[in-house]
Amino acid sequence: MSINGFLIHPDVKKALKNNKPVLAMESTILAHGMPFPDNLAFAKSSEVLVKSMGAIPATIAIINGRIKIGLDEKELEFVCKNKEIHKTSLRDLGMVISENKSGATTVSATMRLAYLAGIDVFATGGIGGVHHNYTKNMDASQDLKALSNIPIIVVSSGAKSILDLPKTLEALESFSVPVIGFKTKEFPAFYSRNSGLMLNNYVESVEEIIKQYKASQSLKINSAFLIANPIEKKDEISKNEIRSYIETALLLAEENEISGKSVTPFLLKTVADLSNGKCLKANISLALNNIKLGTEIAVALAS
Ligand code: PSU
Ligand code: MN
Repeated sequence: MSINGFLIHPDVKKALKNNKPVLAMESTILAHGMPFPDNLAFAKSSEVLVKSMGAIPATIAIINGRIKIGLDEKELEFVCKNKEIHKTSLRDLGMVISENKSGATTVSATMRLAYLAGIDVFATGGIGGVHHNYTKNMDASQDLKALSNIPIIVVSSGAKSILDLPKTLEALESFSVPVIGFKTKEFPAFYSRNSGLMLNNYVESVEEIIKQYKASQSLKINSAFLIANPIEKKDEISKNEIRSYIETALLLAEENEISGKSVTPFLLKTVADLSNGKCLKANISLALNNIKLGTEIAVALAS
């Protein structure tokens, strides 16, 4: 254990000690973003994928008050099956740990714990951002704040398209977060490749990401590096099709007075149901694609 209170999986510990590549992954995407057993199948494929590319997977969660960096099979299963597990963002960490609860960590909490453990690269599905109707509900994800002041590389397919993407992109700019399109000049829209929102920073290779990251590090810039990696063409859902699911889901959320931390899980589940599972399939595909790119980045950084 390199940091007090952190239980680092032996494989992760060994890799970190020897400067070998490690990829951090979150657990909210498992516990609150996907149903069982798809979440467990996804978690297992993620671990296999990372290992097959020569890195060590480190899924992060809190189990009975203990911070776990890297989960074994039993722990992954616990996170995927346990309906009561707390959705844990930055502000919940102190409470979940001190009350010995179990928590699935969101992007914001995972970033913090990965950074403290010494992991530079983290892959997820889509970051949280500014929700629709922000001027009424003031709902913006803690992920934005975390991205503004935790200097690691985060690979995602943009922000989830259940969000207000133009406002999310503006917020990222205000918070000095570089948003780097990977082989795209457009901010990806999670389930679809295109959002119509252009990026002024895009790269064609992992090497360019690392060069930019190192330059930013040398200036002690504290914001994260957000890599925007679009879903593969074969699995994308057209903007038209997705729009109807999202509009219905937003209406249902309002009718059912869903608010606070329940909003994102509710919207993801509703669009998955409305699309007969097509959105879930797309979500799994884009997340695996991000894990693949995240692993490539981790491997290149370590070499
Ligand atoms: N990406 C996915 N599915 C998810 C998430 C990301 O493909 O469920 C989770 C992440 O944990 C992210 C959270 O931090 O959704 C955002 O929640 P909120 O909008 O409440 O901040
Ligand atoms: Mn919120």
